[in-house]
Formats: sequence, C-alpha cells, structure tokens
Amino acid sequence: MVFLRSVSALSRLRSRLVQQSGLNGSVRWLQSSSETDLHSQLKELIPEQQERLKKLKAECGKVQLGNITVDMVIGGMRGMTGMLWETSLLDPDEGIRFRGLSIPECQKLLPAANPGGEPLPEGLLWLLLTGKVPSKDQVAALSKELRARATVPDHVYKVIDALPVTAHPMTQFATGVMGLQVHSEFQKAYEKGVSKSKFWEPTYEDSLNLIAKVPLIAAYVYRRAYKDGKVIPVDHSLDYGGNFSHMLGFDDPKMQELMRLYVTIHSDHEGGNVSAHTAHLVGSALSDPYLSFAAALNGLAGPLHGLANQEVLLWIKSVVDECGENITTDQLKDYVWKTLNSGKVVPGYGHGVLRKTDPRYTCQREFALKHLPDDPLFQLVSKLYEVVPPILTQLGKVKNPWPNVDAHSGVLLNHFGLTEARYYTVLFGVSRSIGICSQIIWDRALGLPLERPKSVTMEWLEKHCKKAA
Ligand code: CMX
Repeated sequence: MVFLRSVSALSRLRSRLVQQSGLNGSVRWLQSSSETDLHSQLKELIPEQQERLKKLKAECGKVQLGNITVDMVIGGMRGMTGMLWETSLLDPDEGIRFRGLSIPECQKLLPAANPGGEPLPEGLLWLLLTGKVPSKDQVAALSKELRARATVPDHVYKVIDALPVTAHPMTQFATGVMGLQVHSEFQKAYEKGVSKSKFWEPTYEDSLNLIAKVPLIAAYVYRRAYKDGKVIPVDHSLDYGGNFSHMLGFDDPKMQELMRLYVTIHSDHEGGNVSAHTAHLVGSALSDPYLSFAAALNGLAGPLHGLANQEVLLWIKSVVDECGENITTDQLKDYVWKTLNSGKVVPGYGHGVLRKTDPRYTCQREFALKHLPDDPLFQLVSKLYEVVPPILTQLGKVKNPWPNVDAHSGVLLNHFGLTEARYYTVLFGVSRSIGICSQIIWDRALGLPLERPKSVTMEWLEKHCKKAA
C-alpha cells in the first residue's frame, strides 16, 4: 500500500503511472526495490500473461480467423494468420507498432541520450519485453547491465578469423554468433533437466547476453573487413547505440544518434517476416536463442529481405556512376525501367504486408531533413520517391509501390562515413537481436509449442479442388 503525503507526491506518482501502463492496458504499481531490474519485472508479468493465454485458448480456441485459399498455400502464406507474436504488430497502412506504440510515439515517449534526441534502444528492449514505457532509471539500469554482459570470448574471434577477410560480413557475423552458442545457458539447463515452467529463465540469460555481445562481434567484423583489423574496445560511459557506433569507429554525436534511431526502428517488424519467423520456428524446437538468432541472420542475409539495404546503396551509386549526381527525372525513369527490364527488382520498394510508405522510411527521411538536407544522395533518394511508385504501379502486379525501410538507411550511413554497403545488413542484424530475443523469451514463458504447419502436394491440391468444385 502506498501512502501519498503531498500533492507533489501525488502528481509524481500519477506521471509515473501514466508512463507504466501495463501489457493489457491496465495500470501497474511498481514500488518495489526491483523496479529497475528487468528480470524481476518479467517474473512479475509472466504468470498473468500465462493465465491470459490459457483463458484465450479455453474461451476462443475454436473461433475462426479466416479461410485458407490455394493462393495462400502456393503464395508464400501471404495474408494467412498463423502465429502469435506479442512484441509488435504491423498494420498494412499505418506500419509497425511496438507494443501498441507507433515510431513517432516511441520517439516521444522513450528515454533519449540527449534532450529531444532519438530513443535509446535499451528503452525499446524494455518496452518490447514488458509492454511498458520505461523510466530513465530503468533504462539506465538496463544499459549498465548490457555493458556488464558485453564481453566476447577469444574463441569467437578465432572462428571468424578462420574465414577469408573477403567473406560476406553477414557470413562472418552469423559465424561469430554460432561461436557464442557454446556458452548457451539454455542448452546447459536443458541438459540438466530444467522443467518447462523454468525455460524462460535461461532463455532470458542467453537473450540478454546475446543482445549485449552482438555489437562487439559486428564491430569486429567491420574493423576486420575494412579497417585493417584495428579493434576499438567498449566505452563503458556510452549507451548501447552510442557504443556500437563508437566501436565501429564513428564518434560523431550525430552518427551516434543515427545508430540509436537505426537500432530502434529495425528491431522488430511483427513475426511473419523471414528473419523473425525463422527465429520463432527454430526456437520452437527448443533450440536456444543463439541457434535461433543465427538461423534468423541467414534469412536476413537474403536480397529480398535484409540484404536489400546493401542493394539499395549499390544501386543508387550505380545510378550516379552512370548518370552523374545531377540526374534528371527522365534519366532516372529510364534507369528504373532499365533495372526492371533486366529482370531485377527495384530494391527498397515494395513489401509483403505494408501497403503505404513505411514509417521507418519516413522517420529516416525526417532525420535526413534535420541533419543532412543537402547531401546529394539524400536528394536522389527523395527524387526516387517521386519516380519509382508510378512506374511500379504501371507494372500492374506490384501490390505496394511505396518505399520500405531499406530505401533510406544506406544514404544516412554513407553520409557519416560508413560507406561499405556490403556491411549494412549486419547493422540490421544487430538491431533484430532486440526484437527476436524479446519474443523468444515470451515464446518460452508462454510455453508455445513446436511449430509444425501442414504441407500438401500439387496433386493433393488438384484433387481437393476437384472435389470442392
Ligand atoms: N521491383 C520490381 N518488382 C517488384 C517489386 C519491386 N520493388 N516489388 C514487388 N515486385 C513484383 C514481385 O517480384 C512480383 O513479381 P512476380 O509476380 O513476377 O514474381 C509481383 O511484383 C508481386 O509481388 P508483391 O505481392 O507486390 O510483393 P511480395 O510480397 O511478393 O514481395 C518484396 C515483397 C519485399 C520481396 C518485394 O516487394 C521486393 O522484391 N522488393 C524489393 C526488395 C526489397 O526492398 N526488399 C526489402 C523488404 C523489406 C525488408 O524485409 O527488409
């Protein structure tokens, strides 16, 4: 029971309660000494969410969510609702919401390193895991905890060093993550016979370790591939995003702000995208977070998914190489048609779910307008926004002619000196560790089962359709 001794105490408490509306929208009281400890917070939340799922299953288990058509089965399961993903939800028109909050709301509500600055990714991690907007103290405590976990054993670097320095950075990165796996707490606990009700605890340990350590591996890969292997150690005075930027070799405060924004907006995009779904699927076999996340990275490395950010910058640079920086609209249209006519996609445009401009694109554009309005490649990206959608619409088959997140990220990084496009998907991967691991913790906490959808053959479909007709 809390006693309110004064009006100011009452208003302090009120603002705190507003900040801490719970997972199901109800307000929670957080007065214990464990208030700034994420693990304690989760321990409190998990039983009520387990009950919620039990009730949902008992009361609504037989409610239909839609009809599955043959198109869906042969069309990559588009539009088929088929998995539970608690941390974020994607609306085709509005874009992503992290635990109900849009990107502009996250920018407004999550604690920042600087007044009016970009949100701290640690704050987003707290939000994804608990469903609550964290206080500054909670974010500071989590930041400190992640720094304490940010060490990588030497054997991981040796495994990476066994690869040619020219190996794709995503290959080096995923290899490093597999090297970390030998320290999995989940695997150890499972071998010792941990009970199902406790699965989430070692999963939590692995997840926080993984999130804390991947920036070091990613920075190592960058410095190895592009900076003669000169590694920059962790700066214990910096936050997660700032530190990552620092270890890559970028200490410009604007680049550090960009990294905070980048990691925040790339962290999670509901569950059906290739990387998130892969992690969820692999994890459903009780593979630990390292195994699940490494699998996800291999999906992220595909050009239709995360590799598109690399492809966009390379494509933009090829436009400049061929036509110069002062390219006219007509030249740009011709270049887009040339790309399409050679059987390629226009990278950075289109989406499996979104049907409007990706808000992750919009917030990066706002960042560019604030910090680099005169950058020639940014201006080219703006011009592409005018040119590409009408052409893709003209094709008549593209469901979403608007830009996605990858259409913008490269020119921002390039502006601050991170010019090596082949590296970009690694940054996406580091960011994804936050969303993917948050959901894996909840997968184990909620006791979600092995994922095993039914597949059929063409013959089966033909027979089924004949019968239906
Ligand atoms: N350029 C050219 N053609 C495109 C296109 C684009 N940007 N986007 C879609 N199309 C084509 C598809 O290739 C498909 O053609 P076919 O029927 O001949 O195979 C047709 O339009 C219909 O596709 P869709 O239903 O609109 O889109 P999908 O859900 O099948 O694919 C995506 C979505 C993202 C793979 C696709 O839009 C694409 O290839 N975009 C370019 C790559 C890209 O930017 N990927 C990054 C996405 C974000 C991320 O995951 O990081």
